[in-house]
Amino acid sequence: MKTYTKEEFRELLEKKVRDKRTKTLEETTDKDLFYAITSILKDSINEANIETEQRYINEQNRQVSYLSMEFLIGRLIESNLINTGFKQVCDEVLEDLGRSPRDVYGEEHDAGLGNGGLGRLAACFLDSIASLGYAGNGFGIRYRYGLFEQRIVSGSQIELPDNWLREVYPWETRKIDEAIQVRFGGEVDFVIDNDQYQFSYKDQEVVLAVPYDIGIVGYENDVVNTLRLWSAEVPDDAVSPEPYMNQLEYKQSVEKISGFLYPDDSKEEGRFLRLKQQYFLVSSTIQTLIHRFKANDDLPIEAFHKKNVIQINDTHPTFGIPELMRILMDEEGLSWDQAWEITSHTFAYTNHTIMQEALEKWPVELVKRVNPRILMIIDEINERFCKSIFDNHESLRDRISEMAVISDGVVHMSKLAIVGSYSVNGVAALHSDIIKNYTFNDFYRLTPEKFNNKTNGITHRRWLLGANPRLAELISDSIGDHWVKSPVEMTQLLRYQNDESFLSNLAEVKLHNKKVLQEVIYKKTGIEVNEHSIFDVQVKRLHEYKRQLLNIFHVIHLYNEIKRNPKLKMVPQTFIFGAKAAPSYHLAKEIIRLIHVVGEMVNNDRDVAGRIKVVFLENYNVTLAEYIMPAAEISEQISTASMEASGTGNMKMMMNGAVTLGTMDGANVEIAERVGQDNILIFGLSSEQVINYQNKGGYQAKDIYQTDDRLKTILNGLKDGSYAKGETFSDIYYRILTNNDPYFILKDFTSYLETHIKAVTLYEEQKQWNKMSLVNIAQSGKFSSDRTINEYATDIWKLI
Ligand code: 26V
Repeated sequence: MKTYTKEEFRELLEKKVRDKRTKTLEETTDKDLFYAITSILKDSINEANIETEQRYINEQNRQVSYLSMEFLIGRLIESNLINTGFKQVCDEVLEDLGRSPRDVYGEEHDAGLGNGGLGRLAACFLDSIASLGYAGNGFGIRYRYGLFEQRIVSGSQIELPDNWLREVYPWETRKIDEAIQVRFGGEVDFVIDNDQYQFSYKDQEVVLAVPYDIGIVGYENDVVNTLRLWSAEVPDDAVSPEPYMNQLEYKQSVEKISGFLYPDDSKEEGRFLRLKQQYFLVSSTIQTLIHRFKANDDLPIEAFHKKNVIQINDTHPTFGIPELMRILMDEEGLSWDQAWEITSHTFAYTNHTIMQEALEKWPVELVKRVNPRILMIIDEINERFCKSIFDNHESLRDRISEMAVISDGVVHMSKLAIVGSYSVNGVAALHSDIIKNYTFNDFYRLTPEKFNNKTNGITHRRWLLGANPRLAELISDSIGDHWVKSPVEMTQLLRYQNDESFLSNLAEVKLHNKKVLQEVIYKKTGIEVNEHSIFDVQVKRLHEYKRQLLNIFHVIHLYNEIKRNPKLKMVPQTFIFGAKAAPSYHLAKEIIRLIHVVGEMVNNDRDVAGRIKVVFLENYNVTLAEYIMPAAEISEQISTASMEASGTGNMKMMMNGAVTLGTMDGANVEIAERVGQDNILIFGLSSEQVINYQNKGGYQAKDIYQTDDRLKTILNGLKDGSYAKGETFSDIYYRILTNNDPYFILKDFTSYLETHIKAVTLYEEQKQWNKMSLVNIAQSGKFSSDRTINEYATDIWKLI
C-alpha cells in the first residue's frame, strides 16, 4: 500500500476537503475531516481489495467463507489507519492543524451489528484472517438498525433504535450488479423424469439481496479481504404477491428482512422474520459462492468443497446446509449422494453455548413457510441420518429419538449443523469438553473425529495497539516490536517482573488510562470517581448466568459493613458496570435497576465517604470498551462454572493488565493455566460441581439464606425497600428463594467475598500487584485471535 509523508497526506486531505466538502482545511468541522480521511483511506483500500481478489483467483486458492448473522465491528477508522500504516502521519497532520485526532475519529458511528461476544468474535476473526494473509471473507446482513441504543431513565433501561445509517457510512460500497435473487415460500412440485426428480417452485416471493462490501484491511501486508453485508430490496419488475398489498407496503415488507438485528440472543421475537433473515443470508451467499466457483475455478462442480469451506458462526446460518444441497441437486443436477458428499465436506460449525434455552429449535411449520423445499431436504437428511444409525451403530440405536434432527415438530438446528458439517468446535477447552461429554455426547460417540476445540481470541491490534497505545509503546521500548506480528513473544516481558522502573512505568500507564476513563465517566454520568481507587470492572451482556447480581450483592455487603462500622478502613474501590439487557428479559432489566438503586444509595451516602462507588455506563459498545479495557484493574469473570462458553472480555482485560477475578469457567481456565495460581483470583464451584448439582440435586438455597446473616440482610432488603424508598425487587428475591437460586449465587457468595478481600490485600502491595499485572500482559499472547485463526486455518479450513 502507498505510504505518504506528512506533507503529501496534508495535501491530499486539503484536496479531498475541497472536492467533497467544498471547504478549505481551516473551515472544516471534525465531520468534514473524518469524511476526507475515510475517503483517502478508501481509495487505497479499494485498490488493494481488487488486487487481493485478483490474486486469490490467479492462485486458485482454497477460501474460507465466514457466515455470521452478527459482525460487531465498531468503528473502523483507527484500525484501518493502523493496519494501512497511515495512523502516525494522520495523527500528526491533524495535530499540526490544531485538531484533536480523538474528536475527528469520534465522528464515526459505532457499527453495532451484533449482540455481544459472538458478533465481536466474528469481527476480530476477520481482522486476523486478513492480517495473516488468508483467503477468507465474511458474509452477514446489513441491518438497517443495529443493536438498540440503551438509555437509562430513572434507573431503568429503555431501548432506542440504532439509526447507524442516518449519515453516509463511508466504508461500504454498494454492488448492485452482483445482487442475487432469494426466493421464499410458495409451493414445490416435482415430476419424475428418467428416474430423476425434477423440482419446480411456484408462487414464491422473490427478494433481491444487494451486497454492500466493506474492505477488511490486513496489518501492513497489502491484503484487503471483504465483508459482504446483504440488504433486502424489491426487484425492479416485481409486483406484490399479496393482492391486498399496495406497492409501498410490499416494499416495506421486503425491506423488513434486513431491517433489524434481533436484540435477544436466545428467545426469538418475530420468529418468522428472524428465520427469513437466516435463509436470506445463506441463500444469497451460497448462490454467490457457486457462481464464483463456476466463473473462476477450472474445476467441475463436484470439486466445490476442494476450494471452499464455509464456517458457520453458531447455528444461525445452518440453513446453508440444505440450501447447498438444493442448489447442487435442483440447479446443478447432481444426485443426492453426490450433493451430500460435497455439502458434508464444505461446512464447519462453531458452537457458542451449551445453555438449552439458547440452542435454536424451529417449528417445522415455520421452516416450511420460509421455504418448503428446504424443509423437504432437512426431512430427508433426518431420515437418512436416523436410518444410518439404526443400520450401522447398534450401540446408539436407543438414542435415535434423542439424536433426530426433527422431533416433536421442531427442527433442532444444532443437530442439523453437526450432521451436515465435517467439523464441530467449541470455543474454549472446557466448553469443548462439555460438548463432547455432555451436550452432544451421542454425536461425539458417533463421529468423534468431527469434534475439536478452538479457544477464542481477540485482535491485539485493536485491543492493545489501538486502545492502549501507551502500553504498546512501553512493551516495544522494552522488548522491541516483534511482538506485534507475533504476540506470544510478549512472554519476554516476564524478565521485567522484578524491574522496579518497568513496573512503575506500567503503573503510570494504567493511571493515565484510569484518568481518561474517569473523565468519560464524569462526562456520561456526572459521577466523580477517585483515580486511585481500584477499578473493578464487569462489562458484558446482562444474563443471570453471568451473575452481575453476585457482584452487586458484594457491593451491598460492603455498604452494610460500612454502615455497621463507619470507621472501617477500606481501600477505595470503584465498581464499574456496563450491560445491555434483552428488551424482553424482565429479570435482567430488574438487575440493571437494582445496580442503579444501589449506586444512588452508595454514591450519595456521607458515611461511605467515597470508599466505594458504583458506576453504570449506559450503552456499552465497542467504542466504550476501548476506553474501559485499558483502565480495568480487576476483571470480573464470574459466570456460574460451565455456563460461559469462553468469554472474550476476560482476554481483553488481561491483555491490558487487569487481574481476573473469576470462576473456573470458559477461557478463564486457560488464563489461569497461563498465568499460574499466583496471578489470578479464582473462586467458587467448579463446573463439575455445578453439573452434579444440576443432575443430582442436593443444593438448597434456602438453607444458606437461613444461616448466613449477611445474605439474609441483603435479600430481605430486596423486598422491604431498604435500598431506596418505595423501590422493591421481589422478582429477584423470589427467583433466588423460590426457584432455588439456579445460578448458585448464594452458594458462591462466601468464596467470592473472601477472594475480594484477597484482591484488596494484594492491591495494597502495589509492587506485587504491578507484577501480577505484568504477568497477565506477558501471557496474553495466546489469546490473540491470530493464534485462533492459525489453528482454524490449519486444522479445520486446511488453507495451508
Ligand atoms: C446464552 C444464553 C443462556 C441463558 C439464556 C439466554 C442466553 C442467551 C444467549 C446465550 C449465548 C448465545 C450464543 C453466544 O453469544 N455465545 C457467546 O459466544 C462468545 C463467543 O464465542 C463466547 O465468548 C461467550 O462465552 C458465549 O456466551
